[in-house]
Amino acid sequence: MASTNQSPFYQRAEQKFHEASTDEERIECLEIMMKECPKHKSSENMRKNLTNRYKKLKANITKQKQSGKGGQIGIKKADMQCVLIGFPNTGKSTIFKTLTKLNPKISPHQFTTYQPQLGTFYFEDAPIQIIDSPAFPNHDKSLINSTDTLLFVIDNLEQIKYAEKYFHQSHAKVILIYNKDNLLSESKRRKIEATLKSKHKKFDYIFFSDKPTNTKLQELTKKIFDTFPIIRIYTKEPKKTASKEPMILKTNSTFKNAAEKILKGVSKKIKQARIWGPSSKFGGQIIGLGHVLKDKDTIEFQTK
Ligand SMILES: Nc1nc2c(ncn2[C@@H]2O[C@H](COP(=O)(O)OP(=O)(O)OP(=O)(O)O)[C@@H](O)[C@H]2O)c(=O)[nH]1
Ligand SMILES: [Mg+2]
Repeated sequence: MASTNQSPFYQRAEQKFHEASTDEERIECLEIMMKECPKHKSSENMRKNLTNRYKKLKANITKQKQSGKGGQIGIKKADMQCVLIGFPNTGKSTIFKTLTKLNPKISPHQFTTYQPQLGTFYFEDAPIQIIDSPAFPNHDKSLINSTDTLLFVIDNLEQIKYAEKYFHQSHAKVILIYNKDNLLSESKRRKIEATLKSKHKKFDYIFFSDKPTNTKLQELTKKIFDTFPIIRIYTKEPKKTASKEPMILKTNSTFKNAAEKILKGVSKKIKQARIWGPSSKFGGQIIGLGHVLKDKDTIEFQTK
């Protein structure tokens, strides 16, 4: 399929399509390609071709589901990822359900979760990947060692000292979630808080339950979001509105980094780039490749 003269967004999706390892990812890419594909007569064949591929993939997925294959997919790490860890029954899957609105198995029995479950939730407009991991000692070690942030769920202070051996090798940031706080009296809660502040100072903590208020939920998602050293960058094409979902880049990334993330090699072909937002002196300022971006900037560029 010829992709010359396609928008950088189309090209990026096409590149991702070829790198994809699952049909679900391929479908996501095709959706972007179909949206970005020009609507004029000369690209009619191309649009047909895309629609056919799309239909085939959808049919494939339905078949896989019916035959029971392809259930648990390999986890591809997203830009922001966190993993729920803790002893059995502490309420990890319940938190996973609250955040993702998915329906994991929840029960008063131990080790209900026996394999990692993948989900996504949003902080404002930025997607964060979350994984519900089987309880200690059946946790997924490589996941704990490779993730950005651990959500360490406890319902008893004693669990802290027994659990640390399971994740002390990880370089991830840790948020301690004291769960089931609806079972605590006000004085017990105050006592626990005092212990957390004196004996376990290194952990950022939050009290939580299966019926959090909106404020509480917001507090948790913000805490998680703040552990990631990233910025959100919106992209736009000339005369169009900016993308709704931001691109995620490391803090202190340059305009060149952003362009290269959209499409490898594209930074060599930039004719002109403009910026709006916190790092601009004024809206629409013309910038060079070395311009350092800030959270919530919007970039626009034209290629040669
Ligand atoms: N009272 C109370 N019960 C809760 C709360 N959160 C979870 N539970 C209950 O605790 C039990 C265990 O919850 P799960 O979410 O399955 O716990 P888990 O940590 O995923 O358990 P495993 O998968 O076995 O490791 C269930 O019966 C839940 O209904 C809470 O905030 N308060
Ligand atoms: Mg569970």
